[in-house]
Amino acid sequence: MFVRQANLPLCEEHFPWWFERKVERTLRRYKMVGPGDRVLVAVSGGKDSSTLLSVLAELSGKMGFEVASVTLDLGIGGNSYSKLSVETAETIARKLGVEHHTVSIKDKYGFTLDEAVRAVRRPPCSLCGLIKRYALTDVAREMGFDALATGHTLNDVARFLLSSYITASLAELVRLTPVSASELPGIPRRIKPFYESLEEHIKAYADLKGLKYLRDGCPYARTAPMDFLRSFLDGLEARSPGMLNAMVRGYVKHIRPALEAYLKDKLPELRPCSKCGMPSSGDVCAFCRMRERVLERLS
Ligand code: Q46
Ligand code: ZN
Repeated sequence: MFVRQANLPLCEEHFPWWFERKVERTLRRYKMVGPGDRVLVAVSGGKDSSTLLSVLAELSGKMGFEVASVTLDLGIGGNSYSKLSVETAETIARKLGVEHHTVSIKDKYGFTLDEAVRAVRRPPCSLCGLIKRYALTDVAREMGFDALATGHTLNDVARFLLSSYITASLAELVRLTPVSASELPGIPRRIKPFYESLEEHIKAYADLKGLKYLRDGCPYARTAPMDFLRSFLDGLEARSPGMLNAMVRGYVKHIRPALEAYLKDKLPELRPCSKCGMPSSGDVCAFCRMRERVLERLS
Protein backbone atom coordinates (compact mmCIF):
# COMPACT_ATOMS: atom_id res chain seq x y z
CA MET A 1 0.00 0.00 0.00
CA PHE A 2 1.43 3.37 -0.98
CA VAL A 3 0.04 6.17 1.20
CA ARG A 4 0.42 9.01 -1.29
CA GLN A 5 -0.68 11.67 1.21
CA ALA A 6 2.34 10.84 3.39
CA ASN A 7 4.65 9.57 0.61
CA LEU A 8 4.82 6.36 2.59
CA PRO A 9 5.05 2.79 1.26
CA LEU A 10 3.70 0.26 3.80
CA CYS A 11 3.55 -3.52 3.82
CA GLU A 12 0.51 -5.63 4.77
CA GLU A 13 1.71 -5.88 8.33
CA HIS A 14 2.49 -2.22 8.92
CA PHE A 15 -0.41 -0.60 7.10
CA PRO A 16 -3.00 -1.65 9.79
CA TRP A 17 -0.56 -0.45 12.47
CA TRP A 18 -0.16 2.93 10.70
CA PHE A 19 -3.94 3.27 10.21
CA GLU A 20 -4.72 2.52 13.88
CA ARG A 21 -2.08 5.07 15.01
CA LYS A 22 -3.69 7.66 12.72
CA VAL A 23 -7.13 7.09 14.27
CA GLU A 24 -5.58 7.14 17.73
CA ARG A 25 -4.01 10.54 16.95
CA THR A 26 -7.41 11.88 15.83
CA LEU A 27 -9.05 10.57 19.04
CA ARG A 28 -6.37 12.29 21.13
CA ARG A 29 -6.09 15.50 19.08
CA TYR A 30 -9.79 16.31 19.47
CA LYS A 31 -10.15 14.78 22.96
CA MET A 32 -12.89 12.47 21.70
CA VAL A 33 -12.54 9.86 24.44
CA GLY A 34 -11.03 9.65 27.88
CA PRO A 35 -10.16 6.77 30.22
CA GLY A 36 -13.26 5.09 31.65
CA ASP A 37 -15.59 6.48 28.94
CA ARG A 38 -18.33 4.21 27.59
CA VAL A 39 -18.51 4.62 23.81
CA LEU A 40 -21.43 3.42 21.70
CA VAL A 41 -20.51 2.83 18.03
CA ALA A 42 -23.25 3.17 15.42
CA VAL A 43 -22.81 0.29 12.96
CA SER A 44 -24.82 -0.17 9.77
CA GLY A 45 -22.81 -3.18 8.62
CA GLY A 46 -21.23 -1.12 5.81
CA LYS A 47 -17.50 -0.63 5.24
CA ASP A 48 -16.94 2.55 7.25
CA SER A 49 -18.91 1.81 10.41
CA SER A 50 -17.80 -1.85 10.55
CA THR A 51 -14.16 -0.76 10.27
CA LEU A 52 -14.72 1.90 12.92
CA LEU A 53 -15.97 -0.74 15.33
CA SER A 54 -12.97 -2.94 14.59
CA VAL A 55 -10.45 -0.09 15.12
CA LEU A 56 -12.10 1.22 18.30
CA ALA A 57 -12.29 -2.30 19.73
CA GLU A 58 -8.55 -2.57 19.03
CA LEU A 59 -7.71 0.80 20.64
CA SER A 60 -10.08 0.56 23.61
CA GLY A 61 -7.79 -1.56 25.81
CA LYS A 62 -4.74 0.62 25.26
CA MET A 63 -6.63 3.91 25.68
CA GLY A 64 -8.83 2.70 28.55
CA PHE A 65 -12.33 3.19 27.20
CA GLU A 66 -15.19 0.71 26.75
CA VAL A 67 -16.89 -0.07 23.45
CA ALA A 68 -20.36 -1.36 22.60
CA SER A 69 -22.23 -1.16 19.30
CA VAL A 70 -25.75 -0.50 18.08
CA THR A 71 -27.56 -1.05 14.78
CA LEU A 72 -30.81 0.64 13.89
CA ASP A 73 -33.26 -1.55 12.03
CA LEU A 74 -34.74 1.21 9.86
CA GLY A 75 -37.10 -0.99 7.82
CA ILE A 76 -35.58 -0.09 4.44
CA GLY A 77 -36.43 -1.90 1.19
CA GLY A 78 -39.43 -3.76 2.60
CA ASN A 79 -36.99 -4.80 5.32
CA SER A 80 -34.72 -6.77 2.98
CA TYR A 81 -31.86 -4.23 3.06
CA SER A 82 -32.27 -3.55 6.78
CA LYS A 83 -32.34 -7.25 7.57
CA LEU A 84 -28.99 -7.71 5.83
CA SER A 85 -27.60 -4.63 7.57
CA VAL A 86 -28.66 -5.91 11.02
CA GLU A 87 -27.32 -9.45 10.43
CA THR A 88 -23.97 -8.20 9.11
CA ALA A 89 -23.45 -5.81 12.03
CA GLU A 90 -24.41 -8.50 14.57
CA THR A 91 -21.95 -10.97 13.04
CA ILE A 92 -19.08 -8.44 13.01
CA ALA A 93 -19.72 -7.39 16.63
CA ARG A 94 -19.88 -11.04 17.73
CA LYS A 95 -16.56 -11.82 16.01
CA LEU A 96 -14.94 -8.82 17.69
CA GLY A 97 -16.41 -9.82 21.07
CA VAL A 98 -18.24 -6.49 21.42
CA GLU A 99 -21.55 -6.09 23.27
CA HIS A 100 -24.15 -5.33 20.57
CA HIS A 101 -27.68 -3.88 20.53
CA THR A 102 -30.22 -3.88 17.71
CA VAL A 103 -33.02 -1.32 17.86
CA SER A 104 -36.04 -1.47 15.55
CA ILE A 105 -37.41 2.00 14.85
CA LYS A 106 -40.81 0.43 14.07
CA ASP A 107 -40.93 -1.03 17.60
CA LYS A 108 -39.53 2.08 19.25
CA TYR A 109 -41.24 4.90 17.33
CA GLY A 110 -44.08 3.16 15.43
CA PHE A 111 -42.97 3.48 11.78
CA THR A 112 -40.34 2.27 9.32
CA LEU A 113 -38.29 4.51 7.00
CA ASP A 114 -40.25 3.11 4.00
CA GLU A 115 -43.51 4.17 5.70
CA ALA A 116 -42.13 7.62 6.51
CA VAL A 117 -40.98 8.07 2.88
CA ARG A 118 -44.52 7.28 1.66
CA ALA A 119 -46.15 9.51 4.28
CA VAL A 120 -43.99 12.64 4.12
CA ARG A 121 -42.88 14.62 1.07
CA ARG A 122 -39.19 14.77 1.79
CA PRO A 123 -36.15 13.08 0.19
CA PRO A 124 -35.52 9.62 1.76
CA CYS A 125 -31.95 10.40 2.80
CA SER A 126 -32.99 13.61 4.52
CA LEU A 127 -35.66 11.71 6.50
CA CYS A 128 -33.20 8.91 7.21
CA GLY A 129 -30.60 11.41 8.46
CA LEU A 130 -33.11 12.97 10.84
CA ILE A 131 -34.24 9.55 12.14
CA LYS A 132 -30.70 8.20 12.59
CA ARG A 133 -29.40 11.32 14.32
CA TYR A 134 -32.33 11.33 16.71
CA ALA A 135 -32.64 7.58 17.39
CA LEU A 136 -28.91 6.99 17.93
CA THR A 137 -28.64 9.86 20.41
CA ASP A 138 -31.85 8.70 22.11
CA VAL A 139 -30.58 5.11 22.48
CA ALA A 140 -27.12 6.21 23.67
CA ARG A 141 -28.75 8.53 26.20
CA GLU A 142 -31.11 5.83 27.51
CA MET A 143 -28.23 3.38 27.92
CA GLY A 144 -26.07 5.95 29.71
CA PHE A 145 -23.16 6.13 27.22
CA ASP A 146 -20.68 9.03 27.38
CA ALA A 147 -20.10 9.21 23.63
CA LEU A 148 -21.73 8.11 20.40
CA ALA A 149 -19.24 7.31 17.60
CA THR A 150 -20.24 7.42 13.94
CA GLY A 151 -18.32 6.30 10.86
CA HIS A 152 -18.27 9.66 9.03
CA THR A 153 -15.09 9.78 6.97
CA LEU A 154 -12.83 12.58 5.76
CA ASN A 155 -14.54 12.18 2.34
CA ASP A 156 -17.99 12.60 3.98
CA VAL A 157 -16.91 15.69 5.92
CA ALA A 158 -15.38 17.28 2.79
CA ARG A 159 -18.61 16.58 0.88
CA PHE A 160 -20.82 18.07 3.61
CA LEU A 161 -18.51 21.09 3.76
CA LEU A 162 -18.76 21.71 0.04
CA SER A 163 -22.53 21.21 -0.14
CA SER A 164 -23.03 23.53 2.86
CA TYR A 165 -20.83 26.17 1.20
CA ILE A 166 -22.83 25.84 -2.03
CA THR A 167 -26.19 26.25 -0.28
CA ALA A 168 -24.80 28.66 2.35
CA SER A 169 -26.27 26.48 5.12
CA LEU A 170 -24.32 28.22 7.87
CA ALA A 171 -26.08 26.48 10.77
CA GLU A 172 -25.22 23.07 9.29
CA LEU A 173 -21.69 24.16 8.45
CA VAL A 174 -20.85 25.24 11.98
CA ARG A 175 -21.99 21.84 13.31
CA LEU A 176 -19.43 19.94 11.16
CA THR A 177 -17.08 19.30 14.05
CA PRO A 178 -15.00 16.23 14.98
CA VAL A 179 -16.67 16.33 18.42
CA SER A 180 -20.06 17.79 19.28
CA ALA A 181 -20.19 18.38 22.99
CA SER A 182 -23.32 17.37 24.94
CA GLU A 183 -26.02 19.81 23.96
CA LEU A 184 -27.94 19.32 27.21
CA PRO A 185 -27.15 17.45 30.45
CA GLY A 186 -27.40 13.68 29.99
CA ILE A 187 -26.97 13.84 26.20
CA PRO A 188 -23.82 11.97 25.07
CA ARG A 189 -21.28 13.81 22.91
CA ARG A 190 -21.06 12.75 19.27
CA ILE A 191 -17.63 11.85 17.92
CA LYS A 192 -16.28 11.16 14.41
CA PRO A 193 -13.03 9.17 14.83
CA PHE A 194 -12.61 8.89 11.00
CA TYR A 195 -12.69 12.70 10.64
CA GLU A 196 -9.15 12.56 9.24
CA SER A 197 -9.30 9.14 7.55
CA LEU A 198 -9.81 8.59 3.83
CA GLU A 199 -12.20 5.93 2.56
CA GLU A 200 -9.46 4.28 0.44
CA HIS A 201 -7.45 3.65 3.64
CA ILE A 202 -10.52 2.46 5.55
CA LYS A 203 -11.27 -0.03 2.78
CA ALA A 204 -7.66 -1.25 2.68
CA TYR A 205 -7.71 -1.77 6.47
CA ALA A 206 -11.06 -3.62 6.33
CA ASP A 207 -9.84 -5.91 3.55
CA LEU A 208 -6.51 -6.65 5.26
CA LYS A 209 -8.38 -7.50 8.48
CA GLY A 210 -10.81 -9.72 6.53
CA LEU A 211 -13.89 -7.83 7.72
CA LYS A 212 -17.02 -9.23 6.06
CA TYR A 213 -18.88 -5.96 5.69
CA LEU A 214 -22.09 -5.34 3.72
CA ARG A 215 -21.35 -4.54 0.07
CA ASP A 216 -24.97 -4.10 -1.12
CA GLY A 217 -26.01 -0.48 -1.20
CA CYS A 218 -29.15 1.00 0.29
CA PRO A 219 -31.94 1.15 -2.34
CA TYR A 220 -32.40 4.88 -1.65
CA ALA A 221 -28.73 5.72 -2.23
CA ARG A 222 -29.41 6.78 -5.85
CA THR A 223 -31.74 9.52 -4.60
CA ALA A 224 -29.06 11.10 -2.38
CA PRO A 225 -28.77 14.79 -3.23
CA MET A 226 -25.32 16.23 -3.95
CA ASP A 227 -23.92 12.73 -4.56
CA PHE A 228 -22.09 14.03 -7.64
CA LEU A 229 -19.86 15.96 -5.23
CA ARG A 230 -18.42 12.62 -4.14
CA SER A 231 -16.86 11.85 -7.53
CA PHE A 232 -15.75 15.47 -7.93
CA LEU A 233 -13.88 15.34 -4.60
CA ASP A 234 -12.45 11.87 -5.36
CA GLY A 235 -11.02 13.31 -8.58
CA LEU A 236 -9.54 16.25 -6.69
CA GLU A 237 -7.85 13.95 -4.17
CA ALA A 238 -6.53 11.69 -6.96
CA ARG A 239 -4.92 14.69 -8.71
CA SER A 240 -3.65 16.35 -5.53
CA PRO A 241 -3.19 13.83 -2.68
CA GLY A 242 -3.80 15.51 0.68
CA MET A 243 -6.28 18.05 -0.73
CA LEU A 244 -9.28 16.78 1.30
CA ASN A 245 -7.28 16.77 4.51
CA ALA A 246 -6.08 20.34 3.83
CA MET A 247 -9.65 21.44 3.13
CA VAL A 248 -11.06 19.94 6.33
CA ARG A 249 -8.11 20.97 8.54
CA GLY A 250 -8.32 24.53 7.22
CA TYR A 251 -12.02 24.59 7.97
CA VAL A 252 -11.58 23.38 11.58
CA LYS A 253 -8.65 25.67 12.28
CA HIS A 254 -9.64 28.92 10.58
CA ILE A 255 -13.10 29.01 9.03
CA ARG A 256 -15.17 27.41 11.76
CA PRO A 257 -13.94 29.63 14.64
CA ALA A 258 -14.70 32.72 12.50
CA LEU A 259 -18.11 31.33 11.59
CA GLU A 260 -18.89 30.49 15.19
CA ALA A 261 -18.07 34.06 16.25
CA TYR A 262 -20.24 35.42 13.42
CA LEU A 263 -23.20 33.19 14.34
CA LYS A 264 -23.01 33.91 18.07
CA ASP A 265 -26.47 35.02 19.25
CA LYS A 266 -27.85 34.42 15.74
CA LEU A 267 -28.76 30.73 16.18
CA PRO A 268 -31.60 29.68 18.49
CA GLU A 269 -30.47 28.23 21.79
CA LEU A 270 -31.18 24.53 22.26
CA ARG A 271 -33.69 23.48 24.92
CA PRO A 272 -35.45 20.22 25.79
CA CYS A 273 -38.27 19.26 23.39
CA SER A 274 -41.59 19.53 25.26
CA LYS A 275 -42.61 16.06 24.03
CA CYS A 276 -39.45 13.95 24.29
CA GLY A 277 -36.84 16.01 26.18
CA MET A 278 -34.21 15.80 23.42
CA PRO A 279 -32.37 18.99 22.33
CA SER A 280 -34.53 21.19 20.14
CA SER A 281 -34.38 24.68 18.67
CA GLY A 282 -38.17 25.08 19.05
CA ASP A 283 -40.85 23.96 21.50
CA VAL A 284 -41.21 20.57 19.74
CA CYS A 285 -38.21 18.94 18.01
CA ALA A 286 -38.09 18.17 14.27
CA PHE A 287 -38.25 14.40 14.92
CA CYS A 288 -41.40 14.61 17.07
CA ARG A 289 -43.09 16.86 14.48
CA MET A 290 -42.20 14.45 11.66
CA ARG A 291 -43.23 11.41 13.71
CA GLU A 292 -46.62 12.92 14.47
CA ARG A 293 -47.24 13.56 10.74
CA VAL A 294 -46.19 10.01 9.77
CA LEU A 295 -48.28 8.31 12.48
CA GLU A 296 -51.28 10.46 11.51
CA ARG A 297 -51.03 9.36 7.86
CA LEU A 298 -50.56 5.72 8.86
CA SER A 299 -53.62 5.62 11.13
S1 Q46 B 1 -29.19 4.50 4.63
FE1 Q46 B 1 -30.41 6.32 4.79
FE2 Q46 B 1 -28.04 6.15 3.61
FE3 Q46 B 1 -30.14 4.76 2.64
S2 Q46 B 1 -31.77 6.26 3.06
FE4 Q46 B 1 -30.02 7.45 2.35
S3 Q46 B 1 -29.06 8.02 4.25
S4 Q46 B 1 -28.69 5.94 1.42
S5 Q46 B 1 -26.07 6.29 4.56
ZN1 ZN C 1 -39.02 15.64 20.53
